Amino acid sequence: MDFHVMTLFPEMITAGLHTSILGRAMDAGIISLNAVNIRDYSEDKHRHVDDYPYGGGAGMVMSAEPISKCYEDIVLKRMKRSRPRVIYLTPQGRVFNQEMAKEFAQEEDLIFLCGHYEGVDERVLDEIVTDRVSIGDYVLSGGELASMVMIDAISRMVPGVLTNEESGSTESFEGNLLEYPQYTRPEVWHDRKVPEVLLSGHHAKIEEWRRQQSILRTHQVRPELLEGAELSKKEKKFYRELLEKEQEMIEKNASEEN
Ligand code: 6GU
Repeated sequence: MDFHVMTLFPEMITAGLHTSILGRAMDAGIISLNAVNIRDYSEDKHRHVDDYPYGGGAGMVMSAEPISKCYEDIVLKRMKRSRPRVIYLTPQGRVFNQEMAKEFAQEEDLIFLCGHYEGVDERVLDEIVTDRVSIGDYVLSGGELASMVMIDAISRMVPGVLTNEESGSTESFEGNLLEYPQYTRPEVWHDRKVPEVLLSGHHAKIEEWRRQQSILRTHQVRPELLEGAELSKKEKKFYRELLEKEQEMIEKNASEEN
């Protein structure tokens, strides 16, 4: 997979993504990262890439022409017939999730367009962008961090990027359950003991406990995810009893207040 990023801050992208799992995948040639400076395509003598908004208002708008030139150069240098998908990072886009990461990971190339200032001239977006994507309901200063988040999540779904050992954790999120807690040595730290079951060596019991912990955590912080989770008969019973215990607590507290 070849990632191309159109940005005003290419060092930010390259510096941030060459470590850990992605760095290893790049060294192995499984993925590549090409951060391109939009400013290099400005035809202005002062290298301007933005201008005042028509209709007035605060801030500046990124001009269409440097972005268009930058895009054409990436497509030309790629030397393939097809046009790759172009992702524009914007809070006005579809909210990114694991399923979208898997879908984008099927592409041979992806181009990201990072905006800044108050936005980008809509005409160049209409002309080149295939997908408008947000990474959540908050506002960032630019698309760079959002593109880095997406590149990390997408890369993990590219075959060969994760080792067999590493690929487990994504699968568990795809099962609509959050991860169970992990522990390592020492057995006691700040008077806190590692849960007994994990020291038992009883693999079936450990697996059962971990699944229950996942259900518990998901229920506590992301209950809506549990709707889509596949639970065994035993796990459904565990979840039902959890809900019943909670209900009892609510009723007990209510009667104490009266
Ligand atoms: Cl994709 N871009 C920007 N600038 N802000 C965001 C975002 C993207 N997603 C959430 N906030």
